[in-house]
Amino acid sequence: MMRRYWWVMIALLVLVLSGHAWAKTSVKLAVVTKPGSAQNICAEIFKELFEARSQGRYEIDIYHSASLGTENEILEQLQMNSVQLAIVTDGPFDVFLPQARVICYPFLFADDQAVDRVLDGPAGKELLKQLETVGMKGLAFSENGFRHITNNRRPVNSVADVAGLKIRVMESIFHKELWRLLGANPTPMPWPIYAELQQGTIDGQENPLSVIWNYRLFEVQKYLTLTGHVYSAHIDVANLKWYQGLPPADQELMQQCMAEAAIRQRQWNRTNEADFLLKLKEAGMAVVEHPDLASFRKKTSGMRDLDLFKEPKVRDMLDKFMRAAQP
Ligand code: EAX
Repeated sequence: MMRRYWWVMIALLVLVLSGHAWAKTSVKLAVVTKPGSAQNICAEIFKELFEARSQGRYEIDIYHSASLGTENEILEQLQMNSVQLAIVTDGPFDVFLPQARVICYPFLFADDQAVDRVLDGPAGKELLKQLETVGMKGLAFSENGFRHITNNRRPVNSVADVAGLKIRVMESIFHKELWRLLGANPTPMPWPIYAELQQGTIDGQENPLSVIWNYRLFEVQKYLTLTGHVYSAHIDVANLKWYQGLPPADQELMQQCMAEAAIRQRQWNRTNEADFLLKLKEAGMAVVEHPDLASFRKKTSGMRDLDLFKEPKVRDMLDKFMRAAQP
């Protein structure tokens, strides 16, 4: 009798000690892009850091390559908590939170230092905080990078060359308006867009160099112009209620790991940019490196007075970003 009792005790002890293994929390992290892309780099670094530092109590499952749908659909799923974490390009956020569009304000950031100063400073932090009003916890900003235009019709030397081009834009109110101002014929479409470029449904698109390289857009686009017309962040988010339900120490850890992943990913992007450009040239793209940017600035200079920046909370955030971006 006694002997049997001890066996039961030992069995229970083993179960308790191994408890962390079977109580592992699975977390879905969604990105629209494929392995090797900017969003995925951040997702993978985060997964590695967070799984290691939480001592195996969590498993981060990365859903990539549009397996959960478009970026807008990913954000809807995040709000419903059918995914818990997402790394999504800033563009589509403005459908959910209009003040998110200020990140993409044309020619806002002079360089990477200005980006870091604004996004990691009080203005960026306030924007992350405001995501809570739409059920999202803003953890960090990783980056897509400065966006440049490509097309198949003609070299773009000044804004006049953009006139009438059918340009794919992100599914964002702001980006459609921007390209309308620049004189193009903007067509919102979810990512990816290789087939549409190949078939000629659209003449061109705009994205950072890493994207043009990783998605082999050089195969279906002849001309690249280094416009850097907007900076594009990713906003790295969690479902707010789910996040708040985690033990406080784990919330803190998640925040830290995502911030660290974002910093390392920005570094990755910046270190590789020159190389992406070189590869795109070698692949045969005709590159305009020094376009007439003044002509682009002129067309977009009055953008802050448009309706999409009129709402007080949007205007206020834009002012904060503009002030913080000053050298
Ligand atoms: O990162 O839709 C877009 O143009 C994004 O930049 C895309 O997710 C690639």
